[in-house]
Amino acid sequence: MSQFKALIFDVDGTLAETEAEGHRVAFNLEFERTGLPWHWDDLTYACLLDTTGGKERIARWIRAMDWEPTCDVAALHAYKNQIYAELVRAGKIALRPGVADLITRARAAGVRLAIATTTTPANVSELIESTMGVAALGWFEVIGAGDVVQQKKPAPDIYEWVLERMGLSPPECLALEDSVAGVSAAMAAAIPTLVVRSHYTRAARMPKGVVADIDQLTHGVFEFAAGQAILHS
Ligand code: XBP
Ligand code: MG
Repeated sequence: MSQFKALIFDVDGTLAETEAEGHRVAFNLEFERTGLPWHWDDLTYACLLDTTGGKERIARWIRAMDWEPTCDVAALHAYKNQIYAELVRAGKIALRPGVADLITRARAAGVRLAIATTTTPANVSELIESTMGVAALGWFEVIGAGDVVQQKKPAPDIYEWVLERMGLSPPECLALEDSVAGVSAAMAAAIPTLVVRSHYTRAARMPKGVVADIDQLTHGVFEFAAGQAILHS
């Protein structure tokens, strides 16, 4: 049994299947809109996901294709995120099973909540507001996202950034992550980590030493006491 004062959530793949249902769809719509002859099918996207960050992912693709880098990666990425926001606002992406209940119970017990993600900050706000309501952004006392740190996951930077702002030490927190890069980032920051596998990471070889490795955050994973999330693993 382990106890934690704070839960730090990854976003993409962990709170919702945003990679499969949102980002990949938005990248492809943007490629079509711009007239680029690219399409990231499910398998291609699964391989590309080990490059975290949408801008970095596009740049890697351009390098891998040995393509003349004539397109403006930043502009492409910005439009892709507009399309992503439209998908989210249209209600195309739901929270994963158990997430809403877990957050509700954690809040009721006074467990502190934060976010550590690679995605662009606006994507986090869009997802949280559309799935949990406008007030829900305030439930997360620190939101670490995107380019606020120099190195994205699997570097520990975003987790260290969040820890510093929460004034907590790593063992007081539990990171919830779905991907190898995310788990590596949290563990490199010495934070105990729970794996919640997602569409693209069902069969991924995760780093050794995670607290637990599950497929869904459905009821029964956590118990809560005053200010503590208790995990039976
Ligand atoms: C998320 C990412 C992001 C998203 C797309 O990783 O790597 O790049 O795929 O969002 P994690 P952006 O779940 O580990 O945080 O296009 O805004 O980068
Ligand atoms: Mg993730």
